[in-house]
Amino acid sequence: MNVPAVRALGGSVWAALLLVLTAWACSVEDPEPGAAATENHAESGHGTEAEGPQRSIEVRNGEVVGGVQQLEVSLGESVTIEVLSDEADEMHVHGYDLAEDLEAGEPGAVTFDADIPGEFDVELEDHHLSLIVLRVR
Ligand SMILES: [Cu+2]
Repeated sequence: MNVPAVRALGGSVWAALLLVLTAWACSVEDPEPGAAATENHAESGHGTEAEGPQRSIEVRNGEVVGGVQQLEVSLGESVTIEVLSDEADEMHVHGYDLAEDLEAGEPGAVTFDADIPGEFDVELEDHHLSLIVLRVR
């Protein structure tokens, strides 16, 4: 590849490749209907609101039911994370620095645009308990 424009875009090409590989790996390991369906939500042709990735977490006796979860989303997607805890606490999305108070036994949720790339912990703040490892790419 010696077209100057391609060389200038070298970094992006690799990033795109990585994305493709990641998407492939993701679809093999963890098929998630929401992830692929939101691919073209930038199009505003139809009136229905695109639903981004969602994840519900339950915490009981200081532990995440089913263990810490991995959530991979595409940059710019609208992500919803819902947490149900048997004790009052606070959900904290690191990196985005979003916090949501949780009442015992009542689900609380945050919805946000994943516009910061990287890997972030979603934590039950007072328990210092990791709920989700969120990867935005
Ligand atoms: Cu925190």
